[in-house]
Amino acid sequence: MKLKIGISCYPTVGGSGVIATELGKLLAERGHEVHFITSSIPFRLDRVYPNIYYHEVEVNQYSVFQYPPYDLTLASKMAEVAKRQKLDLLHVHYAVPHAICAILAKQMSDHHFKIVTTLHGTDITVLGYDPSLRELIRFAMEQSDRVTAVSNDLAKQTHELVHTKKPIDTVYNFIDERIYKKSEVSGLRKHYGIGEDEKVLIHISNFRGVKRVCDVVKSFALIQKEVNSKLVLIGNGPELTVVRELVKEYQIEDYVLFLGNQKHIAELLSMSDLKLLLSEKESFGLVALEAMACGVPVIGTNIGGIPEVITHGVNGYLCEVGDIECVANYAVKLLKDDQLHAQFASSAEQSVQTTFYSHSIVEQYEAIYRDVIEES
Ligand code: GMT
Repeated sequence: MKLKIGISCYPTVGGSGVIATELGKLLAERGHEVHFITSSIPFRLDRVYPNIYYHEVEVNQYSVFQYPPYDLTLASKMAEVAKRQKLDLLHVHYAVPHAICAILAKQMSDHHFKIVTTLHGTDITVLGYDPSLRELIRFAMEQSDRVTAVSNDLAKQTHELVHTKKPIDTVYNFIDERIYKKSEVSGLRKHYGIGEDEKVLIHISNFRGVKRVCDVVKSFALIQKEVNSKLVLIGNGPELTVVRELVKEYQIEDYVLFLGNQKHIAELLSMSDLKLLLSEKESFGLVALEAMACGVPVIGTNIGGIPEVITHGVNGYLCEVGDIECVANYAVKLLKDDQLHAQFASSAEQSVQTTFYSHSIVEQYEAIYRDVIEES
């Protein structure tokens, strides 16, 4: 059954925007008609795709109001597109505000459609602690026809925090295996001045406090003493200045490359030997999966959804938040043993092709769509 699916997400926000867009692209490839209803073109929608349509939510700034009415404009656009395009369902990413907008759109519209809401983490683990929003999140979930979360841990945390009995299905994140795969990049290593005998550690994030990039630098300072290596830092955000200061303080400037935001992550991962993801909050850790797809084992923190992505001692290692000695010990162990590294790299790639295989994840979403549509 080919469906007409509306998708709303924050088009510029990290993982949730990436997942929403990649899902839309795969659904379109499978013959569904996909309508993105967003405030700007999602950054991964970088060319014309058959079966994909884009409806811009134009948020006007009115001088009388302090805040532009994004949520209301989005709700109104959702109602208009749902009716005009005869959408079967709206798949919204984030309970607040996107599910709330979809609920309002449904009430406004005389065209009937279903609402599927995916929780990504920040909407629950940050907003869920705000009592004024908790009730709204519960309402958003309970009024959605189906709610999914990107990890079992996020589903559990949501139940605990929001006190709802609404069932939440876990549907894991995925990557596009055609893009995220190991490629030959010896030229790139040379370009960045990385010697053939040097190991490369990589960290990619939006440099928010929760990502604990300082722990990445502190761990690397310990690793560098034992292994001839470089640290590649990708991304930009509030902690960047502090991180630069720390690199100076540890006198490791010659070994740390700050590359800012980058588009061709798969190539940078392909020149790396180990990825560090040392966040204190992470509902899934899509960047870990991206690394694993490129044959890069990951050392991650034992929090949130990370243990569902990294299997300790198989495709990476887990350490407690802030335990930089643990991170350094495992990193040195892995980087000094080529055979062990090769084994971990291959297990990492295998996990991506099995548990997180994109087609099976999209099929899980399709099954949910079919179920909600069949329910009266
Ligand atoms: O991690 C971020 O700061 C961005 C955030 C987002 O909402 O895009 O990422 C969340 O959703 C991703 C996709 O499902 C997950 O892989 C990230 O783990 C999650 N981030 C947090 O929970 C902090």
